[in-house]
Amino acid sequence: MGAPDYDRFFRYLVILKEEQVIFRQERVILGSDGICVNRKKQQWGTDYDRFFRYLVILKEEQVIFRQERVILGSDGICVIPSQPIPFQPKGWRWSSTPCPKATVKHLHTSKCRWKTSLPGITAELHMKCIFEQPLIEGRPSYWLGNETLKVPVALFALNRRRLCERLRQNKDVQKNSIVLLQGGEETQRYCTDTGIVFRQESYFHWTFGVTEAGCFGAVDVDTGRSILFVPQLPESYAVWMGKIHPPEFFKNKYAVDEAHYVTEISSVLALKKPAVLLTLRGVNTDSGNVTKEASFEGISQFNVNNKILHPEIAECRVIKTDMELEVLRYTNKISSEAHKEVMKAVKVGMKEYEMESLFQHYCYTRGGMRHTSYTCICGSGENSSVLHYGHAGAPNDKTIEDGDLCLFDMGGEYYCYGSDITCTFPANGKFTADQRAVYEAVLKSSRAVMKAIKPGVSWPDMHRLADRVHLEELTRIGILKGNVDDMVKVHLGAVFMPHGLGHLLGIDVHDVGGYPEGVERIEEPGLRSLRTARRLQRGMVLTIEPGIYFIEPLLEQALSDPAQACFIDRSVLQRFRAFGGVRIEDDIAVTATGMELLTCVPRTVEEIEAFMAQGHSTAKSFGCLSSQKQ
Ligand SMILES: [Mn+2]
Repeated sequence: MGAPDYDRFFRYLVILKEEQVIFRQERVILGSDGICVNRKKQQWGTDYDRFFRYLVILKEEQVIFRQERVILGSDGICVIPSQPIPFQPKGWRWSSTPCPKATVKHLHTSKCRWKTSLPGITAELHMKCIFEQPLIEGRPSYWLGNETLKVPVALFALNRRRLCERLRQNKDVQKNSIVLLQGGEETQRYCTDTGIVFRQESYFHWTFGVTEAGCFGAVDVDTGRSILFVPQLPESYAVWMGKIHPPEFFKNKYAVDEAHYVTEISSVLALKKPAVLLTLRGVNTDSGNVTKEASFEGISQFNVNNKILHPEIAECRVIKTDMELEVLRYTNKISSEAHKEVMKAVKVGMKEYEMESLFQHYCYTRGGMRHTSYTCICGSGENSSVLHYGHAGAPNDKTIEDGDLCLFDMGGEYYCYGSDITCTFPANGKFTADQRAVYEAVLKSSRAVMKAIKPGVSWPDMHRLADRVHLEELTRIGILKGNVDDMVKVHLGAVFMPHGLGHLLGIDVHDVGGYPEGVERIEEPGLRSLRTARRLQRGMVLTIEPGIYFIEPLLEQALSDPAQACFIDRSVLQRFRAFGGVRIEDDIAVTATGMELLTCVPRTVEEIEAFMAQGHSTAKSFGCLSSQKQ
């Protein structure tokens, strides 16, 4: 265990402090050098329920910080300078004894005053770290009420700070450079005036967190000062669309340093006399599409560079901050719950789209997720082998039949942060022997990959690992025969898993930064579909989504290729030709020593069958099962 990561800890406090605004009336108080939970029972009043639900949230968060310094103790949250502390989820009890499991000195309350015993950290430094963070108290944040997540504006301030720090280290960036980004624009359905629900452009969202359309944003690289430009709306807007806010409103709402109208960009920027405007031009390595570079009337009077920014900001997006991780944990939590709702509700005879609808309803009504991260894939029976099923030509419209496997790949999006989860399960709640065999083969590869993940590991190697497990298991099932090493040489794995093992995830479901300069796509079957070939780093968030599918054209191709056909037992394969496919997709964050699993759904055959059996009768919530714990 290295030196304590105080920086991370203090950033964590900032997040909690935002939360605390709601809970101030209750019992959670941020002290000058820590967080305290007021122990005075008489003050708890009637709101025990809410309070304990809050503790549960904190407790979940604590999983990540277990290796570090934050632990929920018996009398509040205690801070441990180093060394992992044994965590006892079940043994946690409210008592007057301070944190019984703490073997080292810790912060605790004493007549509502904090004592600190963090080595090397003076009370003064604490104050500095906590209170000199910008955008803490009284600043607005994104929140849709109820149980939805409160996202601090500090998230975007930190993103901008990281971007500036990175750009300042780039020797091609001149002094007095200004980043200029153009936000997304409202669009209509074809030639009509029917609006399409607006969703912010991803780079702009990452930098400013602005939900409105038609904006621009600038960041001074040297000073970090941020400027937002908002559209000057016509008077009719007030009649048809609602209140028109002045720039000052947006300055406050998004905690930027200045706000002006879009029409003033040219004059405002001219006053800053920038040496260069850094605009965003680059290719998305998944779609091949080019970003829309900022452009405004009068830009020709400025020196513009559109090359530097794209790789730098994409690289920033690859590594998630703790605040971003919080949002991704939330999107995963809600989407996992929604998947479980679907598993509880599914019945033979229903339409696939009913499941899509239920998922979306849960995500929106409970999670405030107006958008999903991508089009829902709700394949049943043979459709479960159609990798991107659910599009307009195959719109989740089949009736779910007895004996079908359901492969449901769906993820909700909150404040532009996504999730991407696939559950595969039998429509009738009971796996057949063949379904179980293929399912467990995929689960085995998923878990093998999860075990191997840590910083430094190559993602293509993880893909190869999953492929190898699949080939071994397909041999065990009897579909394949022969030497697995020889199968690998002829790329037999890609016949059954033609897609990549997984991809980066963040504001975009296929998040940017998969192939920066120097990382080349591997032109081999299966591997060429990988959306990244990078080595893993702490703070990356990825999907792990191995699958085994029986896809007719690929099987035909393999059977007609002697180099591959010799490994295939045709008679056994015959049994699986209308089987469909299995995919198991989880979202993970790479940690210093391994990974954190963000997704929480039933995964083993036993868990799924038990959950579906109880699901139809009760609406009991589903806790994290042991198989999901790392
Ligand atoms: Mn995915």
